[in-house]
Amino acid sequence: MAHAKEEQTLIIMKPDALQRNLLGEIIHRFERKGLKIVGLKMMQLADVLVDEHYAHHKEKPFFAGLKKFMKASPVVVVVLSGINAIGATRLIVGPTRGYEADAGSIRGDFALSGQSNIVHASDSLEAAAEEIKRFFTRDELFDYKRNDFDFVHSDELGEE
Ligand code: FUP
Repeated sequence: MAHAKEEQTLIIMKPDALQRNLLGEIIHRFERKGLKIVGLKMMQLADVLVDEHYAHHKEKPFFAGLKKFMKASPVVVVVLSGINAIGATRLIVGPTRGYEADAGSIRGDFALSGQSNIVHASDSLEAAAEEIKRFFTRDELFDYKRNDFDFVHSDELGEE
């Protein structure tokens, strides 16, 4: 059974991550943090998925360029799970514009652009639930115990 504060979040490794051979590097960062991969697949985004996923930007002048970019090659989508996973993942990813992101974050280390910014990560519980449903079916998500869970989360488990 999931711990009270255990959350799931959606990551998209965007076409620039794939083209720049950064997939392993990015997955490695989330794994090292202690986050558990519960879903992972490659897909070519269709118009309808990009439109839905970036609906909040549909009227923006950069939307056409963003859509072209997101469809430029396959992407890799990942669902991560862990206590406080959504906020922790956003910190690892960094703010939207690569040139404003702190060194040490994925965007800070690998992006200079506001559009080609390597990864997407859900920004709230509501968004995460919606986005996971958008990209994954139930049978593509896996429930298992990561063997280091108690060491990764010892304080959250209330153990001395
Ligand atoms: P984030 O949550 O950090 O991915 O940021 P947003 O939801 O605001 O933006 C989503 C995506 O829109 C960005 F990853 C890239 C694109 N975007 C631009 O191309 N130009 C902008 O000025 C802002 C966002």
